[in-house]
Amino acid sequence: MGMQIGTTLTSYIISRQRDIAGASGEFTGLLNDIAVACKKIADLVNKGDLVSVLGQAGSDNVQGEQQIKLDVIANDLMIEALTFNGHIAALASEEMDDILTVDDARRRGRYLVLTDPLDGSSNVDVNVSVGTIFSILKAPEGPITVDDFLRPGAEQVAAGYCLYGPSTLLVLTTGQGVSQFTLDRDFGEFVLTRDQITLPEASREYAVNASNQRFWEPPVERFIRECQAGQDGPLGEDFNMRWVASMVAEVHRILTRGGVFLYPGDRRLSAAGKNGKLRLLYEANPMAMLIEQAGGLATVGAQRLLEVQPTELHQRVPVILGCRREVQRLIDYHCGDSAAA
Ligand code: P6P
Repeated sequence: MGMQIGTTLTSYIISRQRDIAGASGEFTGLLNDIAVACKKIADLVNKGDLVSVLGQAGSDNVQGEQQIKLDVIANDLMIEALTFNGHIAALASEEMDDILTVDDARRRGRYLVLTDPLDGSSNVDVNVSVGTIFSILKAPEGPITVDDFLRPGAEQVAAGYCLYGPSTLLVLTTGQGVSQFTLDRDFGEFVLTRDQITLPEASREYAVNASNQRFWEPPVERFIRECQAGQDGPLGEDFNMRWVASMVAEVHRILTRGGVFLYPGDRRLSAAGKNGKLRLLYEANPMAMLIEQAGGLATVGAQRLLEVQPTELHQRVPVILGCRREVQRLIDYHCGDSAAA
């Protein structure tokens, strides 16, 4: 920071766009629209009680979860930012039961966006980091239906998040590595601060909500027990645990210093007819793309997460992602390869 602008998000995407065959300025415009929404959400999250956006909205989302005011406001901001400039054909969101299509031909674009507008929102009331997660697909020609969103995560053309923490960070991949941009509030631009982010091969830090331990399936229960056994146990190393209860914060920590994140399916969730807690299309898939682009792995247990064929918009999946060594061990345990050293 100083007397130069640095590399802004817009200039970075334009430079990358030259490498993407057939990419038009539309993709740059779409990412700019997302960045504008994130800047406005960052402003409101930062102001919190000063603008009375905290607390319950008095409504439930499609998951039957209580919405806080900021959940609803963040979703409205994504709609406002994304449906005017002609870059998307439709939008899907955790906060909306159905997709929102852009029917005005003058405003319709070539992309589909899927978003969790404010993930971890219950944390915002206690001033802990929260984030916006987004996933981008190419839109087909013709009328958009929900089926056009039900595509494996491997088909994402871009994915990222905005983390509202001590810094406001936008982390993005367009399939050519992972880049981080820090919001410079003095002139309102996201400036490139890290490029080609890569995970270490291995880590000694795991993130899981350990209060669910009694419900875990054997492969997860075994892995966490072995981590807790430390250097005298089968893994021969001491491990550390972190749990922020805000996926964006956990994934950013892993992209920054390594680790493994687990929100596994468990017997209590299964009994409630839920295949895990986190949503496939706008939480798991974008985060899995980022982690793989940074050299890590992402699985639902025995299957690569980005290969899961979606069947419904708000479906949930088990999520295990992070450094290759730890995730591969969990995959081996799920595949019954108990010989895994
Ligand atoms: P728990 C936040 O509600 C969220 O969707 C993720 O951001 C986070 O990782 C997880 O749920 C926290 O779940 O059961 O620990 O509250």
